Amino acid sequence: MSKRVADVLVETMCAAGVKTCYGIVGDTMNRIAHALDSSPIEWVHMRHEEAGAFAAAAEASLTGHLTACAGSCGPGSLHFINGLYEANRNRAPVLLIATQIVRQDLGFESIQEIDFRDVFKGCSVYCEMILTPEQARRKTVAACQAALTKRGVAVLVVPADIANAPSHEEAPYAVHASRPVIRPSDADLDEIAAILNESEAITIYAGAGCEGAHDEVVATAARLKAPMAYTSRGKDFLEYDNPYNVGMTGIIGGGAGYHAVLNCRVLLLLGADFAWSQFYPDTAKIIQIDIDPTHLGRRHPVAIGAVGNIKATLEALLPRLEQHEDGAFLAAHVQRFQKETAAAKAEMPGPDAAISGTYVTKVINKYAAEDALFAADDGTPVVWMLRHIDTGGKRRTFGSLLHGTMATGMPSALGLQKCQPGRQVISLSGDGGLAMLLGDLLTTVQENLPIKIVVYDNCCR
Ligand SMILES: Cc1ncc(C[n+]2csc(CCOP(=O)(O)OP(=O)(O)O)c2C)c(N)n1
Repeated sequence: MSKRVADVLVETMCAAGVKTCYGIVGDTMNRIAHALDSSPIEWVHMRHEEAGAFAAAAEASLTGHLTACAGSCGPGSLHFINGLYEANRNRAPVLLIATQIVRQDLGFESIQEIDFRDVFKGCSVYCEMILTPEQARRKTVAACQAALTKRGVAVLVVPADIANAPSHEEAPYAVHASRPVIRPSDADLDEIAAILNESEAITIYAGAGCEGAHDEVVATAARLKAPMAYTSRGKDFLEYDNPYNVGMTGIIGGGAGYHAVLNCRVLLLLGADFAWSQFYPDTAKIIQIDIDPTHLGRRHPVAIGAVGNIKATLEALLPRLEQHEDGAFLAAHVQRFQKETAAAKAEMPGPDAAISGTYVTKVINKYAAEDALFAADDGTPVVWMLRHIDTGGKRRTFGSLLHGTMATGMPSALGLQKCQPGRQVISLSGDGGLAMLLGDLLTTVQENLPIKIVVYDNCCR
């Protein structure tokens, strides 16, 4: 068969680094399914498209690689939406190939016609339709590049007649996805350093933007004698090997993190976009550094907002910081944190037959592999994972912490195991969450994935 637009599409996805594509085939996707079949991309047939999007989101979050989903027209591709919100909120590079009815029927309320650009606007960084066979390569490149560089979901709408059309010679468009190193200006750094150097009782509140900057954050805490609280999404990158750690604040955090953030005189926010304004201090001076300028001061007013990658920023800031000597503020919060942690670890199973969820989570924490991957459902499982799973710098935890949807646990575990077959993967599932996407247990069997699923049955009887 001569080369078709579908082949160009899949060829471009391969070149952009796609390894896996999750979804369910239907008529409008047939030609793309053929192209995928004869490509190195592995197709994973799901039972529900939402689970496919959760799996893709988890794979993309863990690896940083572009990961794909593909579905049939109308309801088929519509089903991905919740998982796409999950991916987009987590800045996971995911590409959805949303196949569409043929062009000549668009605009007549035809059977299974959906305006995908309208539907996916809120959960994507790119959403375009391939309008002619001639623009297939260029638009596929644009979609992949947007997902990788804007870090989010790209939706490429592909009418079936276009996918089936003969391919055209196109200019050699290719994906460029380099990541720049960005830091605040010298003047901004001097101003930040001046405030930090003249202040006592400084707390660092660090978030997922600190990925890859563990050592620089710890060095900054050491220099400032500052306790360091972390956000739920920053946990994996910050809690381990960190004598300044005082845990999380907010409704799922503990007393030490809560008080360290509220009682400080200067709060240094590093790559943290914690949403709940009531947990920010009202009298402290807040300095915020984030790679996304739109995050600066959006949760709470700040004195200084500066843009930068946290690692590069701290590397440039550290030589400007004087060694602080008074460790009383730090010691008070670290001691409180140690007490709280010891009390939590001392929990024993109760006298009756029921085992508490927290206790089970702590036992799992004790016996899981040192580099295990955990995916927890929204609800109590995610809270217990964040509180009781120690990551030690090698484990990773995944939960729906920004979108807050149910049922990500098992499908995320599926995606994590698919991309890292040698690793132990554990889903901490709610009974409600597991039931919601139960059909994809079949997918884990089909793919021979040895994920471990713990189901928390905490219903009232
Ligand atoms: C798709 C979706 N529906 C509803 C909710 C609201 N919600 C959050 S947790 C939860 C209960 C989840 O039950 P289960 O998975 O059994 O967890 P647990 O009871 O342990 O919290 C509900 C209904 C949601 N976050 N997402």
